[in-house]
Amino acid sequence: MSRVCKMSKNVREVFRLDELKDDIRRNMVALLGNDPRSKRKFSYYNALAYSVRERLVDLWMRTQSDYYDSMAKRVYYLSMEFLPGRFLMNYLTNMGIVDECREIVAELGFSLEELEEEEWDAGLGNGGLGRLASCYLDSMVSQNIPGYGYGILYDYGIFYQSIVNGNQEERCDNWRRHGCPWEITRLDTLYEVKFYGRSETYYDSDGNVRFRWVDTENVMAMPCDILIPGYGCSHVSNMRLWTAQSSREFNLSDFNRGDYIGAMHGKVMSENITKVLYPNDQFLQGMELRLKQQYFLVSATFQDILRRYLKQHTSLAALPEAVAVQLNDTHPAIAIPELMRLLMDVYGMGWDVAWDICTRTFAYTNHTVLPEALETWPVDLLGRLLPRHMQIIYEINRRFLEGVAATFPGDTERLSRMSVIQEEGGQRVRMANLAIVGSHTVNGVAALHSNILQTGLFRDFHEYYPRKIRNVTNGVTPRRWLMQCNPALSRLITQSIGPEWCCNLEKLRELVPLAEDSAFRDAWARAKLENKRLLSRYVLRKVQMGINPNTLFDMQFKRMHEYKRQLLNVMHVISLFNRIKDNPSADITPRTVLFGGKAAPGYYQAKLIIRLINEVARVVNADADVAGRLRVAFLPNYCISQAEKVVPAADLSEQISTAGMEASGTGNMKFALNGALTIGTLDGANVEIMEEVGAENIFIFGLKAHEVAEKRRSGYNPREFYENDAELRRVMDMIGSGFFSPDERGLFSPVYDSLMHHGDYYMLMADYRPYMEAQAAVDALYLDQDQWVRKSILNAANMGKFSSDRSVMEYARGIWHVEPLGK
Ligand code: CJB
Repeated sequence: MSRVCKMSKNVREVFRLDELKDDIRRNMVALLGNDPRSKRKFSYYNALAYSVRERLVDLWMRTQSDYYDSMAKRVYYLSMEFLPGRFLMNYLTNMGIVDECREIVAELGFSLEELEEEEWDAGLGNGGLGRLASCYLDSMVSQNIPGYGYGILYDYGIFYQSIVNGNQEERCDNWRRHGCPWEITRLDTLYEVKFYGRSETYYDSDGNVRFRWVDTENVMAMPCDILIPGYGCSHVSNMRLWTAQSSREFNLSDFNRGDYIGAMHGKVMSENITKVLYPNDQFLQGMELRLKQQYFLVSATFQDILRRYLKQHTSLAALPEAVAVQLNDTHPAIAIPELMRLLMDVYGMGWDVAWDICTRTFAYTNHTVLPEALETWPVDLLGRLLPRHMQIIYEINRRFLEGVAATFPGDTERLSRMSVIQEEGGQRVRMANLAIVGSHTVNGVAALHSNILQTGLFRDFHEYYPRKIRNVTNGVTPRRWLMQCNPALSRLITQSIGPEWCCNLEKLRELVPLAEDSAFRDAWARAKLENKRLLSRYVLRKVQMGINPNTLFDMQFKRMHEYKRQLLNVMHVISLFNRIKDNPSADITPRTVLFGGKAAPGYYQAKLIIRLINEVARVVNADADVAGRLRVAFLPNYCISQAEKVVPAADLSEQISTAGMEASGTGNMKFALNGALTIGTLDGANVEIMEEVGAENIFIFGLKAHEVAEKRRSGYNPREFYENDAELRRVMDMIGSGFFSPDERGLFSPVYDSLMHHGDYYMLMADYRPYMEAQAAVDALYLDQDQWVRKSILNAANMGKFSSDRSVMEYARGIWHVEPLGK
């Protein structure tokens, strides 16, 4: 039985499945220049990819004419990061042809899975923020919302992580080394992007003062489209990724002077703009090249947006009725002064009209409250790179502060807090303030997070604009994150409640009564075990370690960050180790604890925690007393395709950030959707997950966000926990004294010191005991498999809210003011 809702007949005709095999062979020869008899997997993967892609181009063109003919309002999702992962299975899933394709590929002598493994992930993002953007593209097009993603085609995506002697090492991710069959490069479309130069004043023919940006250095932006098929393919959209090309006249004077190498140097430097993704998650590095990347994305995108708009309109006055622009964090916020510049300097509008258009066009999503992630750019740097924008930002700020001063007379402190320009420590532009002022709506990504924005980080703005800051809780696409990654469970769900769940995730509620059906529970447990077996094979391949699928699979996969508290998880592991060593015959629930996640290359403490995990794993896994009860592994290079293997196999999902610090989390949703039980703090979307699944079906522990804030205010003493808890003391002393690093006793002192001597900012010591107790409850429940499976079903069954289809519709109705196009 097919696992997907079947699409309409005419779409199936478009796919010409009867011709697919011949097309694969044809593409092997015509496009790839390979002999079909060669049986190279990589060639077959490519030939299949081209044959699949060509079936969508027609539908894509049809979709674009639909949008055009209906003069639909378009949504532009601007993001410095997208994290699509692999495309092949996603295309097949959304086209509804996985099973048919598997048969065809088998006739050619391959399994679909082995061809899938030939594809390199498109890792054009760091983590949650980029993956969210990709989930939203899938949901937009699946629901016929006319939307496009705009981003950057980095030559090198997020680095490839290897673990060498327990340490993270980074290798460059040359993901298109062997080409990328999904790209459609538009060699004939080029936009000029300007940098540097100066802003010049002149008088127009009516005697008005005008500005123009002159003496610039120019770089060309070339688009590359990747098609995004909606589920069922009634619509196909695209993300448009920009790549930098030197302008043809670049350094022409150098060439003319005979300075060939000098001229070539300039050319190469300008093409560097899109070379590499900055690998920092939630940390601003403040490099000029990064700001260049941001403006490069924005400038090229707006030329494209206005070109498309002006094909159907004669005046820009109606732009906000035809265009909604969503800023994915502040990374593309330079779009606000850019649109002002275009409207005023290029299209001749006055300030007030331009500002009104601008503020009705933009909306901004905030994804974090971490201070080190909030973008500020030195005025000197921004003013040198983008002199006209700096002028406009000053004027935006002047007018804005005038308004604030009128509402709050005499409150100069408020003015300095709200100013777009930060004065202390050298002038800097606060991009979040700019984004709030220039947008009609600002949203946080989970209820708790949005509340923290309103009452904490953006409190002044909330008082000034009481309706601007709102919430849209994140979501994940059920196509990739259940249907595609978990065929065993999807099949069972479809057999039990029909196929509609994949486009209407609330339907999963129909599984609730089935949690009481023992035959269904058995089938559910079998699907989970099958996934755990598959993962075990993968772990064996990747790290040459056998793990037992009959143990509790306890997973923490996410970026390495102190606030996410992988260290707290390690402390639990060490405690379990000690308990087993103290009492080797004790009856304990056997666990396999798996970690995965990349640390920013310059994030010393996060890298040290990776090392600690690996050293603890070395000790634990080698110990005969522990064998069969506790096993620990760190899987290198966590990425989307790895997540697709890990998520379906999890029993327990670790979501243990310090309350108030994780904006939402989306891994939490993916795991629960696939039947994992969550152990977590009341942070981010965990709060809403608990509301949905019921407090009795989730393991919640630890300080709440307001308690963390209160402790920070009133003084927090981590030593108190150390002194009063012998088990914790023992764990800390083992880390601090070099138990896990006998050849280098002081190796983990910085980890010890951060908790014991540097204030334990993330409050692991306070949450240790409650976490241990919650873990004990996990152990106890796992021994009662019947109850565990019942709760596993209830978790998945109640995840309807966390479909990105729901999130996107909230944006569409409440922020973008667009309706789905009729099919
Ligand atoms: N997030 O991945 C990032 N990068 C950032 O720079 C800031 C935030 C994450 O965004 C996700 C999507 O909204 C959130 O679920 C997650 O909590 C947040 O850390």
